[in-house]
Amino acid sequence: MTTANKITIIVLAILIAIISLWYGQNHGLLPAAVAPEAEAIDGLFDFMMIIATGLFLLIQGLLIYTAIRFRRKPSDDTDGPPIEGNVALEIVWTGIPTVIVLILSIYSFEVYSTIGGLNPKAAKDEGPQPVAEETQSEQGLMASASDYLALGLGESPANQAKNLTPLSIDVNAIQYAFLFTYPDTGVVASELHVPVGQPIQLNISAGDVIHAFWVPQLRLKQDAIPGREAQLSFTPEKPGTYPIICAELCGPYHGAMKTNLIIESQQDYEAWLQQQQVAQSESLDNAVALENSNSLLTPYANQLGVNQQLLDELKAYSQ
Ligand SMILES: [Cu+2]
Repeated sequence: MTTANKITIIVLAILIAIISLWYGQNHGLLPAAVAPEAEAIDGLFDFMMIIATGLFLLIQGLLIYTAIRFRRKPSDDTDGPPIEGNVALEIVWTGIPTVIVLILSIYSFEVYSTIGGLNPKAAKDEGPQPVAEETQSEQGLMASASDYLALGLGESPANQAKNLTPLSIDVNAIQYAFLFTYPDTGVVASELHVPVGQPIQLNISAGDVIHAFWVPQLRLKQDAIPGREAQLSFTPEKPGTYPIICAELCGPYHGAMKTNLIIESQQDYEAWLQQQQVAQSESLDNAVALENSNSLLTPYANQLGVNQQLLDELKAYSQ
């Protein structure tokens, strides 16, 4: 190999490296990432994109170069030289992919563990508890099996270390909607509201067929399977409204099974929650909440001229 050729190869290698590093981090293929978990996943995606871009340029470049450089000359009808086997080359092209796959495995396992993939809890067994001693070992086996079968993502080790209590929200997927229940308040909503910075734990279940809970901006997707509870944990970081999409063909109206994730300030979240509680309360007094100084709607009720006397009259009228 001449010095000129060596220099050309080195320059090309540097060029491919620069292009790969740049494109891998500027591909613009993904929507905004709105949680640290999403950023961790993007780090892995970008890393794979850098490697893929490098390989693409190398392989396509070689292909195009060889097709042009070694094409048949017009007056040449002879065959090419009979080249057979090259141990060094074969070791290189087996070794490089092996190393890449190993690095990617370790990196993706690391990301999976960072976002809580090793921590999902299996749904609690609410069936009758056997008491006989001889069934204990069997029970132990069943417990470990149900731990093993836990689906989704649990609390992230970082949040666990900070001792942050996640806000638990039940997600029930049915044909063709997601229902969100806030167990602390009993509020049931068709949209998922979460306060910014608060670790969230979703307990996902399905009421009829298999659905899938997907939020592209969280980079999270989890099947909702009848009879099995799955979890997803994340910490919303960027306020805004993002789509929640059913990602499993679940029937003729599957395409319409969409709603929103609303990440908002703690204040807005509390106001929303209170509004839902008022709207869902059955008593007229609570619904208008004239006395409750904490109520959000009190000023509006006053503005409309709604007072206790009017309420009493309405109540008497409706009885
Ligand atoms: Cu669905």
